[in-house]
Amino acid sequence: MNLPLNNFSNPENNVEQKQLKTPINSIAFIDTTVPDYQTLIAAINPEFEIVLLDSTRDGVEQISSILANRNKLTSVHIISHGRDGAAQLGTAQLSLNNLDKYTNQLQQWKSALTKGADILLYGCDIAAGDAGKAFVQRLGEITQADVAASDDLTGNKLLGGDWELEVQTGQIKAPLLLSQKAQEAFLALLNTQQTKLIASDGAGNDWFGNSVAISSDGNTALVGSRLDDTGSNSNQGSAYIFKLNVTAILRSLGLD
Ligand SMILES: [Ca+2]
Ligand SMILES: [Ca+2]
Repeated sequence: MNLPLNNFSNPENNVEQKQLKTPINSIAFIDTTVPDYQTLIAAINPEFEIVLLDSTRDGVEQISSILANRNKLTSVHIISHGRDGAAQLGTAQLSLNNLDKYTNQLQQWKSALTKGADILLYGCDIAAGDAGKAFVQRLGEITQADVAASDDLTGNKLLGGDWELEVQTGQIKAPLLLSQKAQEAFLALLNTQQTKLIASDGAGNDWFGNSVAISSDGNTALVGSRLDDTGSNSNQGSAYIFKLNVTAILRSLGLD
């Protein structure tokens, strides 16, 4: 006898129901200047709410206004660029130097969080050095949350990064943002410098890089060299096209 397929026996068909029943306790803010952030969104654990940060506005304000309408969150994940002791959130660079300016807003995050909630900062080097550790400590004091951040490159291990947040205050019990497979799929680093472009035939006073344009997918760059010489034409000017070449990056690291 052939039994009809029972939809409820298939977990795939039950996803929507489960999402409706399970309250969302974790939220991920992604700064849209992060390269290939669409891949990241697709890879994030489905139990997270995802909010994109507009790169043309103050990111601390954006996070604050979203959190003003949330409660009982157990973890807040912030994926952005970073550098020693600072996180780039939209147009705001949150650092030890300006935490005081944002204290009022940051203190209000508390109302969205449960006791012992975690704030996780994924940007490269945010927790690096004394400034980074002091920044993590102070952010924890202001928000009354446990804070974790990375003291090195965050991103694909083939590019020299990892997804560990080495510096932590309190107990971090947040769910994993990305599965192991997703960590490997995201081929970028959350640092500010990906690579340095140099003209192969550059010369003094060429003004290479005087003008730059990037394609909307971030994979192609057009770099102007305003006073480049061509043959006997002094200062004729030229433009170079660079394509992102992941294979070449891996080869340069001896990993292809
Ligand atoms: Ca905690
Ligand atoms: Ca790390």
